[in-house]
Amino acid sequence: MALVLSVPAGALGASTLRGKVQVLEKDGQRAQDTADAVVWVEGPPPARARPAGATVAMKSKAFLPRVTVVGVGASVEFPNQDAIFHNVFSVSGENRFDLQLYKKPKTASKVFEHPGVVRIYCNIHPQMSGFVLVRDNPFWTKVAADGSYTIPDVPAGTWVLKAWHERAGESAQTVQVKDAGTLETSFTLDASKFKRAPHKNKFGKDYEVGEKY
Ligand SMILES: [Cu+2]
Repeated sequence: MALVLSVPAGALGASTLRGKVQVLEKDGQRAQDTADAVVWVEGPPPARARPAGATVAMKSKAFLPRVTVVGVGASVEFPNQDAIFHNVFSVSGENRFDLQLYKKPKTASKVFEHPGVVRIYCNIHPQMSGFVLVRDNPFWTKVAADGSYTIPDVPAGTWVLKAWHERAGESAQTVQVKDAGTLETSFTLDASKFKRAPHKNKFGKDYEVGEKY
């Protein structure tokens, strides 16, 4: 019996991972912001290609987009689009940084060298927060607004598939990725126990009440 395979070049020995991510809130409702959830694969060899950069704007006292994903070694640009000073910083482990004060039209950038979840804040405005997720391989995606995700061309092997949402943390499942085809994996992330807690400024101190600039 002859097998006729129609597989695009470069896709041999890989599968597409897809599924749904649900985020459950306190009242049992589904979260509206699943588009800020991220799914990634841990275990495949690191990417050889230089990762694409990204831009996180500071606008109307918010980080836009709120959640950004980049590869290790990517440069992320932080333009200030407000006419007031912001000071983006992070104290997240090896990815800690501090871009100091600047305002529109200035910008500054940070190269992220370590995989992980980087919490970003502004040292002036405690209400500003966001996330940069740094991955060491290209197998990640942000989840669509309807909760669905697709990660193509994941190499065959036994890997850990993770889903993350800022109010629910991480959830992990072991997946056995075959040489071809599609693997369906779904996640339900529990954000029901989330409590928003105040964070410290870049000096590890409480924010002063009122804005200085
Ligand atoms: Cu600010």
